[in-house]
Amino acid sequence: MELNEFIKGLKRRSRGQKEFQQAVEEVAEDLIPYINDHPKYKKAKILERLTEPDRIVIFRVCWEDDQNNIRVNRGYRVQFSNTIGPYKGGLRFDKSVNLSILKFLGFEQIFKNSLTTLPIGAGKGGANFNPKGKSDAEVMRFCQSFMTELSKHIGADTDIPAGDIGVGAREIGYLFGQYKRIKHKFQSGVLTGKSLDYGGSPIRKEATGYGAVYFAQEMLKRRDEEVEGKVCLVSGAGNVAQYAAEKLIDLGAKVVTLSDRSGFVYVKDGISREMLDYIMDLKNNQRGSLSDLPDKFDCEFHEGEKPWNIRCDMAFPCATQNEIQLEDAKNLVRNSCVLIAEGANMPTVNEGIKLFKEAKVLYAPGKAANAGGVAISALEMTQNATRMTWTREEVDKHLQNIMQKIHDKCVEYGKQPDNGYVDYVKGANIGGFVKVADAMLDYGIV
Ligand code: NDP
Ligand code: 2IT
Repeated sequence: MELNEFIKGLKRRSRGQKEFQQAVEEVAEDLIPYINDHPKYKKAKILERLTEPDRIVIFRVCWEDDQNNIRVNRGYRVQFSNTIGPYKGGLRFDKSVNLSILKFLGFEQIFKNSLTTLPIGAGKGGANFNPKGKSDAEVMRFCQSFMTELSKHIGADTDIPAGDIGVGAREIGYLFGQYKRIKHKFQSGVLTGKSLDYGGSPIRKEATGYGAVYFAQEMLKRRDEEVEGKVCLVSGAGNVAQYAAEKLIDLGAKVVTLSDRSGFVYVKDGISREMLDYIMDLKNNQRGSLSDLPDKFDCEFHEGEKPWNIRCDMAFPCATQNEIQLEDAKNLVRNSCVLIAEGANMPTVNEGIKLFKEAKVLYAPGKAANAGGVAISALEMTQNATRMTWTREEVDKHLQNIMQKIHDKCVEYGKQPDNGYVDYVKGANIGGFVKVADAMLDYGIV
């Protein structure tokens, strides 16, 4: 199989879906040589089958705003692959949501979920609903209308959504409340990321950010280095960024930036615990903007900019896709950044990834480094199925263990024989692929 020929076909089949094409191209560059060396996958057309979702549901979401205007949005659920478990993946509410973005996220989820070692398939969904500036009542009415349709397509053994951009504890609460009402059943395993009061797991809200830092620790360990004392850039100020920053600060690193849509905040001596607590309240409860911070704390605010031009040892992009463009990647390498662990999904453009690899930077793609979130979602499902709740310590131990196993799987498939450099992208792509592909072979032509 030729890479060029495959990509040409893919582009024909997914015209205009540039994020989806980008995600597949990154994977195909590693998988096609591997598949060519393993003819059983080639003959069974595994890659062609894996790049076509099982099904996509698209639906109208009609709701009424506080001024009694009728509003119409578009809802989606991309059920990508249930080869190794029920469809599993988050919901994104953002004005940019479209089919290309949800297909790229669902596709990445196949490899990520396989890497967790847990029995979860891959899906993603959401809506082009913009929660910014909406009242709680509007968000509730939107969530209720969205779930009224989505409830027909999900279930604890079918498809289990969770959060993503714009979907946090508040939205999961409204969605679960509506599901429970419609189904006349308390089926806690139908959604994850729930509050601890009604079936959520300890550490789920921390898991993606903590997990990315645990992954970075594993990468550093191979060089006999540690997190303590490292200067870190974190982008984003939402769920993933907040808990990546928290874990980094706890481990003695200096987190000098966080960002949001308004720009980035720079604290030369490192963000303090007190400032992080303030930011968590600002973002999670007041739903405010980082641009307000200089009024309260001694810090710089760079309006409309991204943090990638600040000198650092490590970078944790935790905002959104393609936030590291080629120019940003060049700045990071020039500014002596030695490690990048992606909390976000596909935050680096493919040319940037190539540059990191050429510069022999330790680079962990999102599908490996941010897998802690969905892994603890799977453990939330386990707890729900057994009607038990584990302790924070137990779940945190599982998380550390899982991140270490994902890291080791990346090393197994990504270590370059000549110089020992680990290509974590290749490791994650092949390491995530094999289990899913072998199960597909067992199932025959389906
Ligand atoms: P949140 O909505 O909690 O936070 C997202 C943050 O990124 C916000 O601070 C937001 O700014 C910022 N952001 C979003 N879009 C843009 C943009 N276009 N330009 C600049 N800043 C932007 O989402 P999460 O923290 O949950 O998700 C962040 C990333 O992590 C996403 O890529 C997601 O797919 C990925 N991820 C999330 C997981 C999870 O468990 N939640 C698991 C694995 C990956 P503002 O505050 O101004 O809105
Ligand atoms: O991208 C992701 O892995 C998530 N948004 C979390 C998905 C989940 O089901 O917990």
